[in-house]
Amino acid sequence: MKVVRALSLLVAVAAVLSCQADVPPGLPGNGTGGGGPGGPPGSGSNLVKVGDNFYAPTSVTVSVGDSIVWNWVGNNQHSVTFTQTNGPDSGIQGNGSSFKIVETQSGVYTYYCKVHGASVMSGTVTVQ
Ligand SMILES: [Cu+2]
Repeated sequence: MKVVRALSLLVAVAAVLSCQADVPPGLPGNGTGGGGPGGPPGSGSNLVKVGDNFYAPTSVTVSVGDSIVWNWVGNNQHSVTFTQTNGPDSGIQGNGSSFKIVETQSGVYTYYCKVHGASVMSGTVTVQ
């Protein structure tokens, strides 16, 4: 019966510990009360640079619902063209442009630059 006693003691200790954050009404707060801080917003947006002639980073991993934004930073024109049927296509754009998509389906997607070809400029988006 020693074991059972030890267990019930543990339960009692756990119960006391779990109540420590509670402050009875009328007493000053103990610093642990109150709602936790709102968590940081989801990673949300992922940035990819479109340079001459590269994407940086070349692969990104995001969650469903996340957005990805490509920013054109090079001097030459490029596109972000997905290889999947009816996939997103930024069209050919130049410095200062940006292109944003929101990922709605998990999968692995590849894209390339229509100007320079997949062997020169290609990237991957993994949606989890
Ligand atoms: Cu290009």
